[in-house]
Amino acid sequence: MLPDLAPAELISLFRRMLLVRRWEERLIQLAAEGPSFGHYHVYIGQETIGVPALWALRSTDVVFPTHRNHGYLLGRGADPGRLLAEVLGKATGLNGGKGGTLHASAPELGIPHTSAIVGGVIPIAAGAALAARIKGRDQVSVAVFGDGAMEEGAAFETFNTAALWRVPVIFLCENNTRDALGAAAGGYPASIIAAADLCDIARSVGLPTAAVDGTDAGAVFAAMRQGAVRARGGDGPTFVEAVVSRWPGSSPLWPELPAGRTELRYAWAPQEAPERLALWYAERDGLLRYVRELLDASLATREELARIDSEVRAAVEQAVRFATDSAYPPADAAYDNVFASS
Ligand SMILES: Cc1ncc(C[n+]2csc(CCOP(=O)(O)OP(=O)(O)O)c2C)c(N)n1
Ligand SMILES: [Mg+2]
Repeated sequence: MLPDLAPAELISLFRRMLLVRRWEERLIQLAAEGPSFGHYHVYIGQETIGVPALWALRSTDVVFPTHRNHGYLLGRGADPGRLLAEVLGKATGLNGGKGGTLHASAPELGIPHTSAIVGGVIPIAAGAALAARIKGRDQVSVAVFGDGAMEEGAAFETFNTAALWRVPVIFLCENNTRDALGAAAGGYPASIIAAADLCDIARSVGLPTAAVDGTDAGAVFAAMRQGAVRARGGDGPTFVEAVVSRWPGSSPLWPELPAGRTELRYAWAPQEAPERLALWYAERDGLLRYVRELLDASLATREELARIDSEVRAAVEQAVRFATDSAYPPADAAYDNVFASS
């Protein structure tokens, strides 16, 4: 279903999700062309989790994403050129090229820190929420993490303490194992997690939980909004599990475009999708599901969506020019911003 938002907002949400898709498709091409900027992960296939989740928050709320952070940074309005420059290690990057893809952040946009340490952001987000409450700030904090983080001790310890102290935090678990590991292993990565239902882990310490289809932007938006209302009302944390299938291009060690870039027409002409990804585009891609929902609700025409796509692709090309034309930081900047000064 579509999120409970005004029509213009629903279109803005689409534009933002499409920007994530187009920006990352281009990133994969850049990585293949070189020069190498090191290992990286993409958010393709999870746009209908992160972008609607951010839409359900206030701009003063803070979010702590994982190694798949591009979708959150772009979703919160980071400049596509400066994010790309950051990933490429350029001086014009969001963090002067020192965060790179895995640790890019935008504190001014409420993303103070992102981390590739699995589960690492969970206690940090809860700590930020506790600090905000102590300081009397009306601020909700969101920890974003994958299903893999659910076996980390820090996850359980944080759920427990946050529940005990009614900390204003939302735990957003992006479970991308539906199909792949999931179906064969009983629904979850059973090789590392004994719980048959990830929500059970949160329920064991009394957290309210919501398990939603992560391709359903409206369901994600509603669950996050409810979690934010609860947190702001002093009722403590919520655990939201958004379930999706891993995008086939994310399965190899290095992301790849298994069948070229996404074409919006696959949403209404599924027979034109490449065979290898036909099922994924037809049933598992939240972005194309959103396209179908917009069309079904007569909120946009195919032509209007195609025009937005052209605009987004032009913006991405501009970002590519900005980032590739930018210089690397000078050698003598190596120690700048590395150590905190009091
Ligand atoms: C503490 C820690 N252990 C192991 C790793 C290596 N590692 C990187 S990504 C990953 C899997 C993460 O799975 P999940 O949290 O479900 O995220 P996904 O990549 O599926 O989005 C692992 C084990 C790490 N980065 N940090
Ligand atoms: Mg995962």
